[in-house]
Amino acid sequence: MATKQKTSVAVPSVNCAEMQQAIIDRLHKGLGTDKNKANNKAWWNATCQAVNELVFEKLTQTHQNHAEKDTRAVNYLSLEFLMGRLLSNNLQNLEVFDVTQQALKALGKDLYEICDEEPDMALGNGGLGRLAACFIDSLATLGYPAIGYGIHYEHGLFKQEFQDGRQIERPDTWREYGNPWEICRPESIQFVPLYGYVETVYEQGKGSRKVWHAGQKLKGVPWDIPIVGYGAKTVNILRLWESRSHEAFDWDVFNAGGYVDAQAEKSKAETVSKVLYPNDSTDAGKELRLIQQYFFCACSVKDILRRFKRANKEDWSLLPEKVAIQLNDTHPTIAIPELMRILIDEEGLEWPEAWEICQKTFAYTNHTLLPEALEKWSVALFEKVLPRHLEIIYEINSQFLTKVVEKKWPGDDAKKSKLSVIEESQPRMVRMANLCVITAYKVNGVAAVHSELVKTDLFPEFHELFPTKLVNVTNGVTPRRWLKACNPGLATLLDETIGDDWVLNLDKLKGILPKATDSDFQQRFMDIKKENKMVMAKIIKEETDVEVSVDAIFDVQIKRLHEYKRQQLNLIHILTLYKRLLEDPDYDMIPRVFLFGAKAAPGYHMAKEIIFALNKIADKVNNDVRIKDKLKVVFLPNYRVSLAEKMFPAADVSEQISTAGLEASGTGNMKFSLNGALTIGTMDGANIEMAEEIGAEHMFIFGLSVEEVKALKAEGYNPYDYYYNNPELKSVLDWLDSDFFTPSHPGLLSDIKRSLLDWGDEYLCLADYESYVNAHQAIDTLYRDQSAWAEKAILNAGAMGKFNSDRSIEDYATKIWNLKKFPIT
Ligand code: CRA
Repeated sequence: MATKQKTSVAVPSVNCAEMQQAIIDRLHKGLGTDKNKANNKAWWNATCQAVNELVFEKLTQTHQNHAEKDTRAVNYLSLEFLMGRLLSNNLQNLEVFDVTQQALKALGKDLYEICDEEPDMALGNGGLGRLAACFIDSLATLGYPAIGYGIHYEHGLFKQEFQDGRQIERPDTWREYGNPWEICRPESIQFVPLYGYVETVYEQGKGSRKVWHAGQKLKGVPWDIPIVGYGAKTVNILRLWESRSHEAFDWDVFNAGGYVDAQAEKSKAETVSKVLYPNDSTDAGKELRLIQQYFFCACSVKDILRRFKRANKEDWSLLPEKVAIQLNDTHPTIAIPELMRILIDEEGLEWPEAWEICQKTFAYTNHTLLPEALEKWSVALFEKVLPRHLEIIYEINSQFLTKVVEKKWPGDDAKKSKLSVIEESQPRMVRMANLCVITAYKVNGVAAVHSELVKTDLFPEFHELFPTKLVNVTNGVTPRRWLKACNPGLATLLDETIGDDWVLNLDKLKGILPKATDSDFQQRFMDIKKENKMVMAKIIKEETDVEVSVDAIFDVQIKRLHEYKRQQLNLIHILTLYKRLLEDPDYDMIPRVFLFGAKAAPGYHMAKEIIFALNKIADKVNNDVRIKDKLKVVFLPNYRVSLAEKMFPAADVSEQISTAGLEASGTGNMKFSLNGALTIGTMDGANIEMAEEIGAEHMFIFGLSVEEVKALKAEGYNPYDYYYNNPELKSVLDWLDSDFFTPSHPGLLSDIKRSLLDWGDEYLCLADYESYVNAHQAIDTLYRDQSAWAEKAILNAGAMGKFNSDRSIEDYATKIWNLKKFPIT
């Protein structure tokens, strides 16, 4: 297909007839079928292949452009990339969505149905993985040279089903029938050593050097996914490593009759990239997970160095000029000792030079303050799997403690033991975050409040040692996926009102603020919301058989299930409303639909109990004729990116109700507001900056602040004080002990009550309950005045310019990466 110059941007442009022909060609020549035989899956595949013709051309041009200019690039190392679907996104970013829709229509096919055939690429757990996906979209859109490095998991995040209300996990098989977006690159295969021992070899006149004799080797096979920037000025890649056995198959063993044994080595090696660990913010603590981390870091670092050597002929001092490596949380920390190992053991550099290079190359993003999420590995495990890396870590640590800590705090052993990379516990542990902070030239938190807490609470001594190292880069989301593609109605209204360049410059959204009080604009805004709610209502009916009215308030909480995110607080508020309705069937309230989507880590008991309770409450509420449809509760199974794309545009109310100080940023909060939902939220994470932009009076802020949480915990928090002082709260919690929601099985929901009372209510739900209920009352009141509601919804969407991942990436590029743009001209 032809590439035409359109406006100032080198957008590959095709007309409808060309697109039709390309799709038919791909059906014939790519898939060996034709339009009469093809099912929707084949149509999807053929459409993706037709799109790839445009993408690959731009990919090659980008690659040549970067290679010719030998550009500095950022390498974004992340164990998670929660990409979702790519077809509709790529069509949008290539600006060929409409033409493809027409082409398929002429062929008797509906583009939206075809898009629905695509399995989600669910190679991530939640916010951290989705952030990585937004960031690589922005990097390509802005024309920055960048590569995302990750793992080519065979199984992404598990599929969630409910059986009698309980979460059941099923394997995700996103690539079962192939993936048209990825390209295998056997020419860039890497080999990864593991286990074994370290030998010190003495050479006359040269001193000693270390040789790691590995006990096992893995093969890393790279798969490249093109990342199309909006306007297609740049197509970067996401390179995902698949593990294979070094030897494909033991032919001799097989011939000798060992049919199963011959496969053993192969399948053992393949387990390394088999599954994504389904924990969010908790350490998996498994040998396999450590090997996974090392496998992916080793492949990525070698790949980075291979490219560097090709262009720079081993002048290692240039490495920090050409290469920035961003560590997305501590998961890729082993890249640090791996780079040291290669520079010293393989390239023959001396320690000081290698260390200086490392310190100028790595930067680290911290995503959480939760202590259980700060990764630690046992020294013994390290010694077994990565003996040479442990030696290097010991050396880094010893130099840091003697040269840096001792100098600042002479003789202070307490400081040393706190800052040491090695925790002298039983068993001894390697603290990955400390290694990151010691090495990285910049460490960033992900929202202003979080970055402050990183300085004051998490790493105060490090902050004292390195006063300019800790910085903030507030998260953002890509407006291409999270507005233009997922909410075409609102996108069109924006195009018509403020022009279509908001997609690349989200600050332009401010242009709708003067329209907030314009009744025609309000009406159009609310009509679009209603249409989106109708789409959602249909999905709810199909998925759960529950009927909901689009005149009700759609109140949505979608995010991982975690006690700190407080879905249980939402739950007790729902029970409060239900109880009021049962006690007074005429209780005056605007009908509410409470919508949930959330996966719980498979081993997280309380999170699973909360899902079960919400499902049981939903069963009861949705079938209770006494409450006259004023309340509905729907827990949609298998929350994922593609479902989120339907839920954000349909929400009236966004639940962002974490205990203050615990949600580092949140990104769902931004997606909701961008799509015109009003937030009920605590002063936590990016909610605080949202309130600055929107005006707190246009949100429903409630609950304790970070300081108040600290003070309450310090004085000794007793949830029973709240329980006995609030009869409504008491009656709702006592309800959980009955068999009302689980007939003839009393007590099945009691753990929730226990966690909120006997087990101390760590996340202060009861302390925030009353102000949460009041904030909900204010929502009810405001919704009665549709014009006032619409005004606030518009003010929310119009104020979201800052929370754009393009802005986040520009912040990284200037504050951390020192990166220049090189779009194709
Ligand atoms: N769970 C934070 O908790 C944040 C994202 C992305 C998280 C969120 O508040 O928005 O990261 N942290 O920065 C995390 O994964 C390991 O820590 C998250 O997604």
